[in-house]
Amino acid sequence: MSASETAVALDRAQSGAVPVEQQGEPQSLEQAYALQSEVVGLRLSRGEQLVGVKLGFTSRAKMQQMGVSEVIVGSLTDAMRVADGGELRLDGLIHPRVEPEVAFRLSRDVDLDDPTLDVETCVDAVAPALEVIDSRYRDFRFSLTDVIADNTSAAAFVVGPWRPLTDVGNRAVRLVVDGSDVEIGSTAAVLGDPVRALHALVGLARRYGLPLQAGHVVLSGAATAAVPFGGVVEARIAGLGSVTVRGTRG
Ligand code: OOG
Ligand code: MG
Repeated sequence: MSASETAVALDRAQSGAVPVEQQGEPQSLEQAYALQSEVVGLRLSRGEQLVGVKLGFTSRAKMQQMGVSEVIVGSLTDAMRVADGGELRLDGLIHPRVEPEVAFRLSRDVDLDDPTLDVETCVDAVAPALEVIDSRYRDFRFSLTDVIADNTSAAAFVVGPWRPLTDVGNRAVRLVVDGSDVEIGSTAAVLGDPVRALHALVGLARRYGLPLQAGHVVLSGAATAAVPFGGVVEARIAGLGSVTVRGTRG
């Protein structure tokens, strides 16, 4: 398959909620991100707007769960956004999972060409968030370059109430499904402090040409392993509050 054919196959897998086979051919990171840009480009050509970026594999829990150990980045569009307390239909998804994250908001465009850039000065707010991931690959299995091409499994995201940027380095995190704790952890699982995800983001955005613009959301990566998505799912982060989404059928 040519790169463009692979991009179309991944796009169809997403829109039709039918999985595809892993690519099986070794790729460079540059090729994988070029493919991701084609996949995201297909969504943008249908009128979707970029609203942010997401980091992946910033915690050991996620690296161990998926067998991938390199920080990756993908794009978020407006079509992926679900309001806090809102619903997300399961029948449009393949095998969705959900994970608790810390979200940051960019208050101004990030000048990636500025060598003295301090990305923290471009962030004004922080919030608890949930990410729904849905690998387009069969059995939710992939190599590092497969998952990069698949826009890092991004499917949907929900952001809770924003509050002015504050230290979020070591906060208790609970992932609650239908009233029961299913994962417990700490924001410290995310590179020691989720703020470090912002610095990792700058390196990746420079290398792979991702724009970081005022108003964009940055998901810093899951603090715990992901769990199957369904029912009423809530992430509670100490001092930041909570965010909720409900998975519905039919
Ligand atoms: C890839 C996305 C990883 C995270 O927060 O670590 C990710 C996957 O697990 O399918 O979003
Ligand atoms: Mg995630």
